[in-house]
Amino acid sequence: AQWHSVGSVDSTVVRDGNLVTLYSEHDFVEVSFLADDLVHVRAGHGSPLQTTTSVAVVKNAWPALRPRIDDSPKQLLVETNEMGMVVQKFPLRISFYDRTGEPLNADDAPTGMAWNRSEIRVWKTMPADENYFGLGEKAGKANRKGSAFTMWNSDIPAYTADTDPLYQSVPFFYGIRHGRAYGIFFDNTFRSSFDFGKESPDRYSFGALGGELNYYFFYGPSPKKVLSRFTELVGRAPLPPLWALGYQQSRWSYFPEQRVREIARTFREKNIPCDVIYLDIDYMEGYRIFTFSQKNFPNPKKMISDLGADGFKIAVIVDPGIKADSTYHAFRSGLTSNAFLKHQDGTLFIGKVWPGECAFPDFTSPVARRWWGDNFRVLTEAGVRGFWNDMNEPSVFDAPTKTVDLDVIHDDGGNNTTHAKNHNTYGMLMTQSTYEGVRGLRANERPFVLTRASYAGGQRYSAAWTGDNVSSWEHLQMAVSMCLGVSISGQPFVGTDIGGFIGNPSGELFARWLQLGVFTPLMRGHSEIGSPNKEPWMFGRKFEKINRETIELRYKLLPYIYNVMVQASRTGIPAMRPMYFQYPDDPGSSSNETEFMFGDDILVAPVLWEGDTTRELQLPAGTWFDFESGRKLTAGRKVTVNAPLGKIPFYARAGAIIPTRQIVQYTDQAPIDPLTLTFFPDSSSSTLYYEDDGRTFDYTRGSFFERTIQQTVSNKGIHVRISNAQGSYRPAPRTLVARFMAVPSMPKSVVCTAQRLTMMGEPHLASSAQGWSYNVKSQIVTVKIEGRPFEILIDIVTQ
Ligand code: MIG
Repeated sequence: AQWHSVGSVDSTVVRDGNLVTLYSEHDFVEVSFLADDLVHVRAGHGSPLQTTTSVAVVKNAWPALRPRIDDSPKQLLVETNEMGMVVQKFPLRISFYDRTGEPLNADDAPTGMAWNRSEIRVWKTMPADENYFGLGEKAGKANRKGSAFTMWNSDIPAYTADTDPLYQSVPFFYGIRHGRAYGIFFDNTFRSSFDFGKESPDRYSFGALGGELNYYFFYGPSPKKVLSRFTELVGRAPLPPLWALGYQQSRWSYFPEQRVREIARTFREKNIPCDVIYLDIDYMEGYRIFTFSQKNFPNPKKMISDLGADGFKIAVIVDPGIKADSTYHAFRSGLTSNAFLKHQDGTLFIGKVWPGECAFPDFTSPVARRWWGDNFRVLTEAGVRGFWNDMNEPSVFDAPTKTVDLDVIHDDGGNNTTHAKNHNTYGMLMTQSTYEGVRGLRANERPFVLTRASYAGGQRYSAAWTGDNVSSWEHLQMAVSMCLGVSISGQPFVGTDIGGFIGNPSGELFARWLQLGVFTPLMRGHSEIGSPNKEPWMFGRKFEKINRETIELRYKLLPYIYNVMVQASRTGIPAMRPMYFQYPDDPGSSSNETEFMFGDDILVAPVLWEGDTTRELQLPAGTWFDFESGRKLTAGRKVTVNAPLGKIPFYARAGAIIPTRQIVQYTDQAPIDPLTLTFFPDSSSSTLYYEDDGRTFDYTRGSFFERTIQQTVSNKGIHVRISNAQGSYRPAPRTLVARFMAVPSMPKSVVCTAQRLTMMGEPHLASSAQGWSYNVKSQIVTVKIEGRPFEILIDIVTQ
């Protein structure tokens, strides 16, 4: 292997006061600022071509920016209000600075950017005190320092902490040093690799087997700012349908129809809430996608509508492989539509998967995507609501590469490129085709798509789960870091197979895993064919009760969880956040891999070890409260709490205002009533409360309900202002319960006023508190108000 560093700069061309191209004898490097904190770097051989369309990037037009450019013989300096970049010319090396001139990141002096035939790579200096996070779905330690990783979507059942690569490729990572973060997104879809000091202790590198050295540099300093900008570039997750945040039950496979009905009935008989039941591959006729088995599901429409009357939504699996069977409608129409992947000689690529020999759709072709999407009519007309995309790495049995041959041709926007280039985006493009197809067929309904394989930006189309895990305590621990890694890489809607896909969990392991599931946005139990059944009631009476209460807690918290997902869809900041992500300045947070934040307000410390009935917490600075009792945790960075089997250790931060609802058996069983707001004291804090119909896109046209809730606490008492509602959606009239935790003494008075703004904008007194109470023992004040969409003021006078 012979690496050639990019040559020294011969000439520089500046266009539009921002896009700078530097030429060496054989290479070019192009740099431009898209925003004050975002630089795009492209490098290649020859002359710069039009950038080929990126599957990930959705924002291509950025507001014009005029950075200060100083082009001198030795170096190019470009500066914005937030950062600077120096391109040293002899030899060409790039480095980034913050506005005070502190170095952020630099090409490694001896090599920098380099080529080796079609391979490309950049080496960067690695400060001893810098740590690395991100890269999406990786099984090992959250801090990627000291390890190397590959991006190549792979189907690896029963993976371990050392397995790499896995199902998804998100070539985006953070460098964090002294709490200050930058991000790098290497938008290259070929097999790529990242080495954070494994090769050498003082430099790190990333590169790929082909394509351009095309990356984006994001400057924080906060990790949140980096992620928010990254998701502005590659897109954010749309709002999920509310029911997809309920409990979901899957197994390989529930069939025939009677068995599906029995599972549904058991949930209702046992009063264990559940919204979704999955049909795995056995619902089909000989594994032919877009069919139902005549024997096992003779009347799917009837079954789905009966179950629908009881609150269940049905999700079905779809694999990409289309059985090569000339009597099968999807194979025939796929041929007619020229939808399948072909070898260079024009013959079909055929690979074996569940149905036997299969053709594979070319999801890079818009025609194939439309063909695929239209095929969902069979499923949507039967009433199917969820679409589970599996095997889309794509996984191929018996093939030496376990996937499509690397020289198979993809349309790729008419460029006819190889599978080597399109492998890592195959799964994501399948989810795009699925999402768009289903959205077209069920016009105003939010689609729910779940995928195993994806690429950067995949959150635009689907939720993701972490594939074929194992029923072990180690896998429960991995579930935390994997979901966090996926979350900070842009995908907020993530979860694991609760209980483990492969194997036989103890009641204790299942119960602890389900508890973690309350705080993973996707809460889905799933298990392998042949493994023991793992429904929440399968572990004996004691655990059935614990598991019911766990799922009930999920339903109670749904208004909060929904609001956290709203925040994710608006800002890109995910539900699950590592401690270093939320509290970058907190010492020790970067090595805390077992606690996380769920939204702004809740710290989760799941029990992840067999036999443990206590939990040691490592708390960031500030005051923390037990969520249920409102008791203040004793101050100190390390606290040990009781965590018996039924207890999920999770805590509210000071100032948290957390909306909850009454327990229901499924999300749309009854409207929220009462809506409870629980206030944890802090001198001042505020939150947004959002609600909509939970199902359609009407919210994009103003049909939502949104209030700002502010709380101030002083030695005189507590003052709350709930703003007049924004948006045109109105929940049915209901009771609002405001609970104030940790109120040390009986209030002297509680006054509540609700003001209706008239058409003229003049306030009128419209109602007053229906009543309030104080519980001396628990120190909780409860105020009940008949909720109305106008401004509400609550004054609790304690002195
Ligand atoms: O070759 O559809 O990860 O969740 O149950 C196995 C059967 C195919 C792999 C998925 C798993 C699913 C299973 N699938």
